[in-house]
Amino acid sequence: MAQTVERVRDAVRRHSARFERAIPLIASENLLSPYAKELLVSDLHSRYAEGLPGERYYEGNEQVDEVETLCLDLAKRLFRCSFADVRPISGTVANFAVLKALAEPGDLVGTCRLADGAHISSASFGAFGVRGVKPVYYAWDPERMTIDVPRTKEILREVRPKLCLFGLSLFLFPLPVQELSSTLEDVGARGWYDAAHVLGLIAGGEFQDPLHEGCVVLSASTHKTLPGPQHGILLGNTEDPELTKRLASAAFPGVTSNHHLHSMAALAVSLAEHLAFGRAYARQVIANAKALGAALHERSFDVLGEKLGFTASHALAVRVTTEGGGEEVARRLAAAGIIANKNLLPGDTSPKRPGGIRLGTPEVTRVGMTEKEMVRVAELMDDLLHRGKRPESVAADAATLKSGFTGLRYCFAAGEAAYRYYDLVGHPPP
Ligand code: DSN
Repeated sequence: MAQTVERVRDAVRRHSARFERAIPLIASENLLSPYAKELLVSDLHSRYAEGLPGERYYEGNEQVDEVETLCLDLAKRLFRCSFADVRPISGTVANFAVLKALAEPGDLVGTCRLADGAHISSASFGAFGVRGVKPVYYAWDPERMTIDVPRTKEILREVRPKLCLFGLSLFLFPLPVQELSSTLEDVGARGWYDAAHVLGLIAGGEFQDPLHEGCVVLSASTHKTLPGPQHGILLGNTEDPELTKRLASAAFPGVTSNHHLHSMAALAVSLAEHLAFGRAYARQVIANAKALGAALHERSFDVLGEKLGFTASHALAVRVTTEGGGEEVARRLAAAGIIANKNLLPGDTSPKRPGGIRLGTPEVTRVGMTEKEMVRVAELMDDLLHRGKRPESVAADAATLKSGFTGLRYCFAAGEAAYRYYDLVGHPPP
């Protein structure tokens, strides 16, 4: 078994080395800061602390209480809101908590379609299905890659859902929360925003601000444009104590028993770092995404959202049907050291044949790349997909580009190695 342990460690070392050489463009991924990473392997990993600070079911939680109180205060400060709960252990778990608190089985809940970019939480095989709520789909404007407001108002007035979810996994442009808020009020629906992808942009003040535009609750994961640990969060801006009570009790004991204390501590550090560096980071993430979109468009890639500057976020959607389709293109890119994912795009008819790829700039920005490097990334993609350059050769070019960008930025202890494998044990198993 000692050999197996060594094999697992070796695979993770090779994984780290691979990403160090690669251009990671997965829109939902990011890198943890050194201080946040340190806390993930702290003793908190071994402990239990059900409940809230000061109201625990276990002893030994004084320092956990201190950390969680700080984490809650930081979250409320960063998002200028009155309610936070940092117990959901992931974004999907946070979504389950909202559905548990604000909907009953059989209720109608507004959302976008998967092909228009919605997260699987809204699918019948995801959280919506598990909670037994029925989706009401908004109308979509494929040119502007956002919800079609006039047609959606008609749908909402006719169907009168109880809850309306605004959130996407292919999140290019802000959603019209403010524009639809009076309709939501008229039909008696509550607004809910899934900010997983754009949390760090919202916190940096560079995207919309849904809790001040009409949504009563925001759910999110905390490791995409907010470069925190894999974790979840609930935020609210309501003075309604009944609502916050329902959300808190949905978080615990509804969808978690123990929350993950080590990642909650890492989240506290990430929130503090975002208060210090988040605005500059969010600006550069968006500037890089726009630059990559423009550079790809100049090289004949079919980048969606052309009339609106391709994106207002960290993400881009590229239709690659002429290059071989989403699946083949994502595979070829990975072989050339450029990591992205296939993605369904509006108009795709089969979920098994996505017509596009999704690209994101959170990670390349985190290691210090700027607009200049985005042009080089577009050149590498052009070399591979339009000019017939061999994948090994493009991978070598990608590694050369990346070699200047392997230290973390926008955090304390900036410059620390971003992809290092931390060998904590000091001696190999016998
Ligand atoms: N599936 C993730 C994404 O890549 O967008 C979100 O959970």
